[in-house]
Amino acid sequence: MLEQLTHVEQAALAALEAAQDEAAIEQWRVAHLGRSAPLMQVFDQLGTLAKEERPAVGRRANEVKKAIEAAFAARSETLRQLTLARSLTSERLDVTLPGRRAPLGRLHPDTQTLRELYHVFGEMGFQVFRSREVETDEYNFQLLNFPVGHPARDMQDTYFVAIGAPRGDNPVVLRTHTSPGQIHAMRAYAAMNPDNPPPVRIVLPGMCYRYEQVTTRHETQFDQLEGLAVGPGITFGDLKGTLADMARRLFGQATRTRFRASYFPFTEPSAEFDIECFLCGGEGCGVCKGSGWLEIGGCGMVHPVVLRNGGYDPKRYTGYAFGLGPQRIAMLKNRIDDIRLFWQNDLRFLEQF
Ligand code: FA5
Repeated sequence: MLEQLTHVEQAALAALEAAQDEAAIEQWRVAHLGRSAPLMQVFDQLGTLAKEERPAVGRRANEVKKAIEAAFAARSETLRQLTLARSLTSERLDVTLPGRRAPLGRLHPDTQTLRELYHVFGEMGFQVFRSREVETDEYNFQLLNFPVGHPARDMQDTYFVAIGAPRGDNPVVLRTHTSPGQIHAMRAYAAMNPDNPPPVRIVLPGMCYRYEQVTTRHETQFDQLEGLAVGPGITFGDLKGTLADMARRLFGQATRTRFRASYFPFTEPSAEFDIECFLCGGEGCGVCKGSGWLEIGGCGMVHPVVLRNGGYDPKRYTGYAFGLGPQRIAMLKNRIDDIRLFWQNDLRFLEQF
């Protein structure tokens, strides 16, 4: 039995020398220290030995177990070091190489323009008021003094939300402009104190939708920035001063502006607001179509009917409103010649801003 133990020890140590990687060493552990290893069988047979033989064989079996366990631990450590050394040479890392930059996003040119506009109007005391994109005909048109069947509705061809359903006289629509927000805002302000509604000075940003021919200057989806100021004694002079000041802050102090009489059912009087073409300095060029002026938006004094619909008594309050096209402003500022580029998500376009 003692001889058999010496043989077990030598065989185990020789096999351990031959194990070259982690898988081999694990196989070795199962074979030589596992439950059915030859050494374990010696331990199992101890009870069958003659009484006088048992102590010597038991002692020797324990010695062999300790020896091969120690050899196993040493070999594992050597192999671990070897594997580490191999991977350090094969996966060499040059820590002096510059890192790879993670691609960084940036603000869309339309968002940049909107933020500039918020800043300019914020400095003039305007707050941002957000209003819904899906409206009823009542808010989008009727409360803004467009009666059902009024020809001015044709200026804003409408997307109806419930296709095929009977429309009735108050269908759900995608808003064609941000002006319905005027009614929501005035009603919200008036609700604070119905007998004495507080003054309003807000800008209302948001997407608008019109079923119209797409051109370089017209999209079916575009955004507007509405402005509304209501209070006692507000005049057309306040409107002119506010928009002219906005244009100077946005395009430079020398910017000239003009107002042309126009028509909107919800303002009276109404005007289109132009700035002098800064590309040609008013001489006339391709961008301003030879006129020397660029249209920025519509504006006017809030119609008494609209004031009343918003909860403001037109005998005590007046107000002005305007609607600007931030994309048109972004086009002018950045010399973008086609509005369709805005929502195409072409990185070659977006990365320029
Ligand atoms: C209106 O939508 C009025 N609600 C503006 C207004 C508000 C007038 C308050 C008076 C008082 P208009 O349809 O002109 O007006 O649009 C205003 C601006 O929105 C335009 O000057 C233009 O900058 C932008 N806009 C209108 N239609 C489109 C379109 N299809 N694509 C891109 N921008 C557009």
